[in-house]
Amino acid sequence: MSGRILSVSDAHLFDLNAPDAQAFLAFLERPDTATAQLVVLNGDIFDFFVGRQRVALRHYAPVLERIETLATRTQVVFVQGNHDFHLDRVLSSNVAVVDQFDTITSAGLRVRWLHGDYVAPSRGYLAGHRALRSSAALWLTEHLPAHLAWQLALTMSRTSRDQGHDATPAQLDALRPQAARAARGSDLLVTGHFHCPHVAQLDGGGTWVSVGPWLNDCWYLSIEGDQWRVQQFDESGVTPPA
Ligand SMILES: [Mn+2]
Repeated sequence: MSGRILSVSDAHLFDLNAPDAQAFLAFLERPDTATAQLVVLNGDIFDFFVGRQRVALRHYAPVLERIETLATRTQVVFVQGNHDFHLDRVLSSNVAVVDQFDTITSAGLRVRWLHGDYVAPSRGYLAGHRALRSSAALWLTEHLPAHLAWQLALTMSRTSRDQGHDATPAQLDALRPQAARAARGSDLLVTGHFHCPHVAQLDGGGTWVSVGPWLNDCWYLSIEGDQWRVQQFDESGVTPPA
């Protein structure tokens, strides 16, 4: 086992035959991933997956199988996103399902993962978030007739892909004070959510790395000791950033 930590977010898996989805399945299966010390799936891995919905369970079965297989070989943590939550009801106890994850690398680097939607949420967003995560909403999503649940999934998926609200580096720089609060006590704050690969130094000494999305671009983060870098995956190996 290497001391390497790998982290991926925002695959927004929907069509599992899409090239980026196929690459994600390959990423979960490759020996380099299985021999990592820790794999963090940092939210929005699935484009729409809330609780034990029958249609989603069936649709995403190949992904769930590979995550579970990986979790028998190394530590896998799923940090929930705003498109996939209540996944403790879906994944086995081999996968830690959390909203925030902290670890310290072999070199003493304190790393914190957040999906990112909580870094600078509006009050309306928080209210919506609470409502979506409520037990009533969970009951509804799990008990909707299958075709309605899938229709909802399709609509949400289309909306999230069409709105194109990817952040810009300038917008992320403007969020540095909030990120510094979120990062407090850690050396490296890792988020997804913004769909914008970007690194920012934070007041207080930490570094914020916004990892780009796996969706379309196959971005991922690799950490070893006190070294880390954001890379793009291709199935023949690793393409370092230009
Ligand atoms: Mn998100």
